[in-house]
Amino acid sequence: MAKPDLLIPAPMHPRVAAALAAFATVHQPWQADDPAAALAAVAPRVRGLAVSTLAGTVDAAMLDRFPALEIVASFGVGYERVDAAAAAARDVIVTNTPGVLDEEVADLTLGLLLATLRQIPQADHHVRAGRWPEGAFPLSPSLRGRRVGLIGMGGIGRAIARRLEGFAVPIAYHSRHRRDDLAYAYHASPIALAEASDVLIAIVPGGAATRHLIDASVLRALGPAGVLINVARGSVVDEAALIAALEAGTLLAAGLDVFADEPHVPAALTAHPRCVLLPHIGSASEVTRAAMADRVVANLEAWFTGAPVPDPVAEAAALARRAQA
Ligand code: 8YV
Repeated sequence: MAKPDLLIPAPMHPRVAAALAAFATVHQPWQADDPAAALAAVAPRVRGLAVSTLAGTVDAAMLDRFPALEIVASFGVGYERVDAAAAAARDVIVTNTPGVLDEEVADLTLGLLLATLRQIPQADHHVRAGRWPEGAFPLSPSLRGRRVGLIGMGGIGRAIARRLEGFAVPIAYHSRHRRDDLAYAYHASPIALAEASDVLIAIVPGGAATRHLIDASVLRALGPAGVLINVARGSVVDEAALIAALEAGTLLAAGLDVFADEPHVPAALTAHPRCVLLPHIGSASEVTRAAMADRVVANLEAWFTGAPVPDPVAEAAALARRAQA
């Protein structure tokens, strides 16, 4: 059988193209002298896309450029930039890479939490700038005595909560549904959770349903001693309200791995002494990104060999079942 033509429309982990080449013809038009022409030439034959969560959208118009398309394999667990409903309407299956990054993102979240509270980057800067001989680093806030609330309780949320158990702090959460298998306190709204928390950790999917879930009223409920950690998506937090709260002192500190307009970070945040800012590195270790790349390949390979696709997203579940029937 002829090898399927697969398209990687923007740069992604090199492991993906290398492994796909074993069973497919891989096109990477961004490497060509004239990327637009290279893309146009191959578009009618493309049966699968491998896309990076953060490198552009796959909307209805994009899907329509590929009349032979069968599958979109998205690199990452969040796939809000892929219009999975529009894909399903065109009989195109969408997959993501859940599970393989949960523990890594949870590790990073605990690191960011401790860095924000104990001001680890600021203390490092104090030493490097030669300021230690001038005087001791100021005393920092602490995780001790704080109640931690998680907004979101999927795979990564659970991995964060498991780690927090070892830190001997009360844990509560808000998600769309109460999880009967979890003993943590459940709150029916973000505001109720914020009122009952001293630290709020955002770990919900992005997209329209969670846009500005953490707004000015939630930040107010968190209070002037409150700390916000966002490892979800920048869109989940009203960034202007966050900046206003930090500047007014109605919120103590923030640890942010994600931003509204990545890779651009507002100067009000980079200038703020009680923010710890990371360039969206939740899953960005060598080992975990390799595992995510392998997952992208596994989904495409399964599809084109007629095996069950391991990671269809919710919108694609019916299509995946039908393909196996
Ligand atoms: C990556 C992520 O930054 O999985 C996600 O949803 O946000 C991250 O793991 C992203 O996948 C890079 O494409």
